[in-house]
Amino acid sequence: MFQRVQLSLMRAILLLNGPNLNLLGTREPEIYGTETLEAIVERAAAYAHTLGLELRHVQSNHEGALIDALHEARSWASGVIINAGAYTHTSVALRDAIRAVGLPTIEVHLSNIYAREPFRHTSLIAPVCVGQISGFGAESYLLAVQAMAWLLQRMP
Ligand code: CA2
Repeated sequence: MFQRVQLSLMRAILLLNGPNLNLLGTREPEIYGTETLEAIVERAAAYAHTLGLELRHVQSNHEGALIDALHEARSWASGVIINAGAYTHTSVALRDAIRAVGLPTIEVHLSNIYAREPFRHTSLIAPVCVGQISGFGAESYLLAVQAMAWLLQRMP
């Protein structure tokens, strides 16, 4: 009897969270919701798994550590989902790292950054990302996972 064995190679993606996002669920629930980062990441990882993606998570409050994580991802990741927190609006170094690493990157935000203070309306990383998802609370992360699965399916 001939048995067909299906080899499914799971692609790995990096989920990167920047400064203060470790505080999610503890303060400012009207803006950022009540779910903890841990719970969001767990949901996003479970969803990613159903789409054939392994999600690995790094959160740091330090710009250099975020850049190091991006550099390391070159050796194993097929794509990056990033909520750079406030570094979104300030970090040329992070933007340069995203461009230098060259992995398809999706920018994600819990809040709608364009409906907030003017200084949040500029994202320095948006031009080096494939796209941006902003304003859907914790669901933004799941939408980003879905977008990444769609993106990677179209890539060889
Ligand atoms: O909406 C987003 O996801 C942001 O990236 C969140 C950043 C903010 O600086 C960006 O403009 C938009 C701030 C994350 C701070 O998270 C906190 C969570 C709980 C309590 C206080 C801050």
